Amino acid sequence: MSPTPEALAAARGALAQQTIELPSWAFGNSGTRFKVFAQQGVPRDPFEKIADAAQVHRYTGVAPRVSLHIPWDLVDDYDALARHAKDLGVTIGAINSNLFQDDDYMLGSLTHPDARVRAKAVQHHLQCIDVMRATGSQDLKLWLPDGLNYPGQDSIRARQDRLAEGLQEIYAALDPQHRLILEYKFFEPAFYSMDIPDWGTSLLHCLALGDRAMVVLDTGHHAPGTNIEFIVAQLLRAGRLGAFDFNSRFYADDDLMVGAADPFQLFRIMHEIVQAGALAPDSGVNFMLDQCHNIEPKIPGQIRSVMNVQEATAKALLVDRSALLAAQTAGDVLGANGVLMDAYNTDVRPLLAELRAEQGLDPEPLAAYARSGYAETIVAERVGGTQAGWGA
Ligand code: AOS
Ligand code: ZN
Ligand code: ZN
Repeated sequence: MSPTPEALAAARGALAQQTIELPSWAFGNSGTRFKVFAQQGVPRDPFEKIADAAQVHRYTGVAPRVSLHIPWDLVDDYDALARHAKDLGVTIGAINSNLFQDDDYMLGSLTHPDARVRAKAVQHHLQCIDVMRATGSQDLKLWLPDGLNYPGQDSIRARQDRLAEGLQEIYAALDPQHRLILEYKFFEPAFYSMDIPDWGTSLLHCLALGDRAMVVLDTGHHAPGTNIEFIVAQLLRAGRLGAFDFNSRFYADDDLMVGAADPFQLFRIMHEIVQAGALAPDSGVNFMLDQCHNIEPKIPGQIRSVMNVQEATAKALLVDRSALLAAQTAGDVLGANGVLMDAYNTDVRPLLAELRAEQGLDPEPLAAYARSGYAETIVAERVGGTQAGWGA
């Protein structure tokens, strides 16, 4: 069954409101622990990363914010960086702290047995909060690499207490308009026990902190087979889904382009979002990408990713909600599943092309970017681009 003109118009209206935040680190060189393949024309500093992110916004129209990572994106003057972003039509999004690249953090950061190291980790977040003040960022994003490799290595329970204490100190330092958003990950770099391995642990810490502490769901951070849309529904129900780190995983934390491995899963996630009315920018859910483009060109990789999120969203918006409710209420198992699959199987590319045309954009963002000559210009102008994580 194809969607009615009214359903298509309503979907276009909702899609016009959607925004997706880009990670500054997607534009730098990246790789695996085996090899970083340097690409030509990659940014040499945070200003150039923002310029590249602005290209993604220019051709998609839905990516107006860039997350920064501190200290990867360290600059002398954050006011100047924010002004530069504004001049290019984007703003600074979440500020990501870094608790994983300092020798002091070998045994943990906020959970470390030594109070000196814990204080250093808290102090780093105060620096990040200053960056938020200078850039107008609203979200302080924490991902902890903390955990244990061996049973008995440290007290699981004491580490939770230390974590709660450190988070309290950081939360107390935020301004009233700021949020603390807390990511979880089931393994890596620790293999026996991560200190925030799952959404439940993140949620418990958020609940203890206060209303402005929210969970970040990175789609690559679960065991295979995990029903992620269930977690989405549960966190939305609790009013604590603060953000997504979208990416795609085949095996572990692959950080590949969102929707690459399982576009159906992305659709199911977006279906929960749409059903809960959580798509609009003021819903409190920040739709961010957390990806690295190791072998594909980076700006087109980000454009493709944004388009993948848009396509999944469009399909979710086309679910015939009254037909679904009727089938569910009647206990019509096949009918209900059929309503969902009808939406998933709709080709939404023409709908998105229309939306772009309405917004004065080229209907084909990748082709428009390729024609623009930007890629050739940065290759000619930028020599010695930096690695995503260790250069800037
Ligand atoms: C790490 O696995 C997490 O996904 C974090 O979000 C991390 O800060 C991000 O990937 C940048 O390295
Ligand atoms: Zn992440
Ligand atoms: Zn990750």
